[in-house]
Amino acid sequence: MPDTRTGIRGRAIARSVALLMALYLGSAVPAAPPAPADEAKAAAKIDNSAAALAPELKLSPADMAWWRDAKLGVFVHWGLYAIPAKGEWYMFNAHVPAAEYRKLADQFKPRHFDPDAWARAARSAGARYMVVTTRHHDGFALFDSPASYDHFDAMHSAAHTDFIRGYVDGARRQKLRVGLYYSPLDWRFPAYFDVKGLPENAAAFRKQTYDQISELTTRYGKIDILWYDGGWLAHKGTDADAAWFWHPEILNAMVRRNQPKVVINPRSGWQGDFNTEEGSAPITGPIRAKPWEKTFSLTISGAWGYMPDQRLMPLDRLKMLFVDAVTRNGNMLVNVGPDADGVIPEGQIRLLKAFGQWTGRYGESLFATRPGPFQPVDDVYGTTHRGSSIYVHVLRWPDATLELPPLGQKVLRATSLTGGAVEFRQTPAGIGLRVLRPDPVDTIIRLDLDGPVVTSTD
Ligand code: H79
Repeated sequence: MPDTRTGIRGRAIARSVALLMALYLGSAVPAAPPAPADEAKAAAKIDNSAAALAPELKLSPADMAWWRDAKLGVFVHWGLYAIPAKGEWYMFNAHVPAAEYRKLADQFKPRHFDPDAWARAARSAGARYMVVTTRHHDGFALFDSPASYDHFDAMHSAAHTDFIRGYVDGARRQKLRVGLYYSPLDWRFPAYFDVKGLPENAAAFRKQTYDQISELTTRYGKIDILWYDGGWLAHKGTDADAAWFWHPEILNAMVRRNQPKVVINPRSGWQGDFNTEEGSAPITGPIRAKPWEKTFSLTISGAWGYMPDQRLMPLDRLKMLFVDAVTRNGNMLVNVGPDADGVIPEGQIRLLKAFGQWTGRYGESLFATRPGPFQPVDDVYGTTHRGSSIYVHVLRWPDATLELPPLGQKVLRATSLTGGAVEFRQTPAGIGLRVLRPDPVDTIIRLDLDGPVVTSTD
């Protein structure tokens, strides 16, 4: 039988890995190594789309259309780590042995778990979907999981409640699409650190992932999104590098049998239906061919799980990231971390609501659009379109008149959604736009054409 604790050897490896991580981040070794910064994580996560295995598992463009229309989701990181309140990497960072860590389950009895309140918070932002952590790298399953190694699940916590059942039902009641996050890796297994040296433990480790993914995709009705994370091994490499161990094409073939239309991210090591970009670093570059999703936490502490430090990302920055994502064929998944009682901190609720006032007011330029027809110019502008309208989102005016490239279709009218009159001229050389009253964050100008917008990026 596999050892239930990480073990001395595992802890020694964990310590040297923490040291390597600190070196990798270019910093001195702190007393309690923090989780890597979002930017470092994003950089460490190489785009997996090169892993071309099993293209037949990909959804058709028609089956991806709802996800591309949806644009905005709310992510929820919640688990035992909300109790120590040092972030979801607490077990690993503080070198807590599995036998010690599991005692947190005896204290896990949230007093205010209200999935409808979570879903209403998501709706208030204008989100169309949610994704909730069913099981993070610590191995604790928030659901009823007979397949959990050593019964480390919500039914064996003080709460004796299947929180994922509650979440799925609550999200559906609030008319949100349902996403499940699942991490194949589990720090409790020594084989995670030495997969080739501990074949028996490795087999149990892999079996747990297959069995839990089976549980999640057969017992909760229709699942809209499956969001994997942590498919790598031994704290090295990428998710795709570990495909020889997880066989993600087999895992996801099972998923497709159970949930033919579920939208899958690439972090099982299989290329997935969309790409994931983690962290709140600026979004730059041209419109991306494969649908993708920017994800980050609303708090700036670096953690995704609950922490007392509730300093938040400024609202304007949130708006700009959303514009930068949508104008480049991306969605955005913003994370909240409920506390140990299940309550999303008040500041995060307020920020979602304030963001929702803006996404609601200007929704026609964002939701159910497609990017283009013009390539975005970093920090300056980007475009979306729908029907016969182009929406120009201007984040910064380099000059009083913004010069857009030429367009082979006729612009009939230019209207500012953010207020003030617009002057425009269209010549074979391009389109010039000028507004009397630019918005301090995002001036949105609608160009109405004489026919449906023609692009090659839809
Ligand atoms: O759940 C949140 C984070 O806890 C989780 N993803 C979001 C959604 C996350 N876990 N790990 N990471 C993000 C990135 C970790 C990267 C590193 Fe490594 C781990 C850097 C060094 C060790 C894996 C192994 C990537 C490079 C080497």
